[in-house]
Amino acid sequence: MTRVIHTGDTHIGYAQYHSPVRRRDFLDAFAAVVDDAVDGDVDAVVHAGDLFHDRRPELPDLMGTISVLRRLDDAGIPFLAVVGNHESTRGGQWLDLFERLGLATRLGDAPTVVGDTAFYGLDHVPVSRRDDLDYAFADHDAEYAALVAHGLFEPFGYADWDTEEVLAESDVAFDAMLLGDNHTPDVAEVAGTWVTYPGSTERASASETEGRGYNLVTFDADAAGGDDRVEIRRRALDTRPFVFVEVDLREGEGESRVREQVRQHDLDDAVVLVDVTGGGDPVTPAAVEAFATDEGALIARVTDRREVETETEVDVSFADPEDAVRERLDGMSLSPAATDVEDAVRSETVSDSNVRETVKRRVEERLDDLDAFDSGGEGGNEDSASGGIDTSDGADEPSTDDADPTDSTDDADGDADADDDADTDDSDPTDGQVSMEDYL
Ligand SMILES: [Mn+2]
Repeated sequence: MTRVIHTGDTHIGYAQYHSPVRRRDFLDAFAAVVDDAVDGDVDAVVHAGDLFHDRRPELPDLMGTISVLRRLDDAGIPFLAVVGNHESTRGGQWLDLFERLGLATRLGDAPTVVGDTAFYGLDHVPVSRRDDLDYAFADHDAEYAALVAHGLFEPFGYADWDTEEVLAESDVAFDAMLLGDNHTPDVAEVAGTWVTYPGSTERASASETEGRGYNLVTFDADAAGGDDRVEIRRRALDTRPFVFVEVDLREGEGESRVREQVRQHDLDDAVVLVDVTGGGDPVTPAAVEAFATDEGALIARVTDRREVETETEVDVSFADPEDAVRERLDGMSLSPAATDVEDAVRSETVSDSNVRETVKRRVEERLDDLDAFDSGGEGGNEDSASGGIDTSDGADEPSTDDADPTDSTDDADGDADADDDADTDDSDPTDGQVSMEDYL
């Protein structure tokens, strides 16, 4: 019998909503999984990729991660892992460093046997390079076998990887595929093999509404009450509370109605996400957000989804949309910093994969002069406050489950170049929205 914790999509280093507290939450969730592993004396922790949120984790994230891995190592529990799309670097991987330190095993096409189960790994591979894969895995003489992989596999949402084909082409008969990438936990049986996602360990986007957790997987002749070789159980994690408030405003209702609805929830230390729909009067998101944090929320974000009727007619000549954009920008009184950011996002000389880095650098250069963040005149505040800095991190905004194909145009090259995946998904300049599909 072999009993392992299967986790993934930890996204350590993600300062969601630009919050250092949220950044810490992602590391804490990893620590909580490892605590459970030690307390439950499992045979291994299997990590299916995206341990880090991006390919350049900062030193505190790396040191925190090493401390957690050391705790696991001290308990004699191996950490077996693959590389996800968010953390993939050119050349060596962070996982290789941990392996060199004796704190991790990078799974690959040769078996790593723990107990009586052989574990194999398949890092994230972009769609464009999957035809080259031969799924050749070295033989094993263990009782059970599992493939740990990072990607969007059938039969789950947003899938682009054919699970049946992988299983059919593999030299090894797998009892289970332990997966990462899709942040929604699920389990299914494909051609006699159990296929499962544990989901992310902290909510990495607002579409991850259900509770977070991980899998406890047992390989045993009598698993699942004696009728299978594999048993997959879900364990819940105690994570940052998220409060989702939907306010459908009617005629004559406005901000006080929104506050009233927000107040009815337990806001203590929570991330509070308010969606305003319907009709009613104008609502100032910043005022509601301040109200929620005054009432105890850690972070609050208001998204007004109502159609805003523009009184002025917008005159866009499609002969030169760039001109129209420039003209509109002139009228927005953007701050110098916001103008810098806008330029980086829209400029054709900054490639999509460099937008994040360029924006970060330009904002950092402006930090010595905070006046540069003030907009030039009235009417521009909204744009500089939400557009100036937030666009560098689109995952902040609540996202909708239905993937809007126009949302993903900026990321179209993401799959063609794995190294760009992690960064390009943050670069939507238009509204900061990110769909689940983009996010993954
Ligand atoms: Mn992920």
